[in-house]
Amino acid sequence: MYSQGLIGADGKTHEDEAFLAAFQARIDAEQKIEPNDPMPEGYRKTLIRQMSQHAHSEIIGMQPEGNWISRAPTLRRKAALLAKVQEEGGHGLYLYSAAETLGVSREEMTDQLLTGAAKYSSIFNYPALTWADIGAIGWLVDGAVIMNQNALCRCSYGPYARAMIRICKEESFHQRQGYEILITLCNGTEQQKELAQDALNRFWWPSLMMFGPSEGGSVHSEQSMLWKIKRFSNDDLRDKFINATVPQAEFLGLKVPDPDLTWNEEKQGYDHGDIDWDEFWRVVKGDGPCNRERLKNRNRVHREGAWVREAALAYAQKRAVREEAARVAAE
Ligand code: BYC
Repeated sequence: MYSQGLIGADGKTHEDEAFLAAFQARIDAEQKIEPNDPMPEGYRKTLIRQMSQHAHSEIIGMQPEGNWISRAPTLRRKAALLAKVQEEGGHGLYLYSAAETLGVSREEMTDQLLTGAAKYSSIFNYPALTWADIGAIGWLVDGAVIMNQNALCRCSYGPYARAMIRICKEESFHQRQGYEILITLCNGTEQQKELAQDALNRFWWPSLMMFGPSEGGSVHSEQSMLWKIKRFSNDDLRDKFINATVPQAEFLGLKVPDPDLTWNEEKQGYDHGDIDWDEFWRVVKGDGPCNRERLKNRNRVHREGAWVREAALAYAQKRAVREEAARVAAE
């Protein structure tokens, strides 16, 4: 835990109109809010919710791809995938650390994930069935992630915004490695191209769902945009993603699985078909194709890693005793 004494976290802060107006004025003036700054309790809670969900997504997101490391078709592909999955783990760790600056502990967040109380991105509850899926995850999932997270680099909360800068650089590499897998497959045999098309068919709609519910269903957007935690609505980011991605599918010679996708000259963007929000909420609420498996795996590796945590703790305690002894001897 890196900070103490947060105003608002103690439940004693009087959030009167003058306090809230002064806070909003700082946000409107594009000043970054830092861990020990006064902040409304709602702002702090919103950030803890979003940042911990984000961290959990990175950690759970290692599973569908991690499963393919041993089956990557070449050494080069294996090295790139291994690096990518390790980086996702690293993103999770920066984000847990950034969330800790708001007064929540890593243990608390981990517990919420392991018990199924916390959300993580719906996309990671879909299986990676073929090698082409690894291409599609890089291209579409990381592509969606970049669209969402570039905006988060300008989030009003300093530690989150700064963590996102490095994360976005790494996500760009992830997106390229996925797209390059698909370029190779699409320039290969008929069967390889079919694998690529099948991956696009299965990952297109779940990728659009990653941006979250549309206007009516997005309960947090209005306040989060006022606080400049979010800079764009879920629908705006989804539209930007579609506009950027459709030409990339055309370049690959693949067909986006949406018969209603049409270019709208007036808005200079695509109109798309209806998203299946029933499916989205089913997956978010725990009933997607892999929800149970993902949580079961996460709990298992947490149990198996207990000895590492115990060893690290014992080492830290031993070092603290030694340092204290050296300090006393030096006095
Ligand atoms: N999945 O009011 P809304 C990665 C929930 S992974 C599940 O619009 P908000 C990677 C939402 O939480 C990076 N739940 O919410 C790793 C809320 O429920 P609660 C993932 C979703 O927060 C490995 C409710 O629906 N990225 O990088 O304003 C390999 C109402 O929604 C989803 C992030 O986490 C969903 N898709 O906006 C590859 C980015 N969508 O909390 C890649 C940070 C919505 O009230 N997060 N919900 O119970 C955000 O930008 C925002 O939290 C969201 C949602 C845009 C996702």
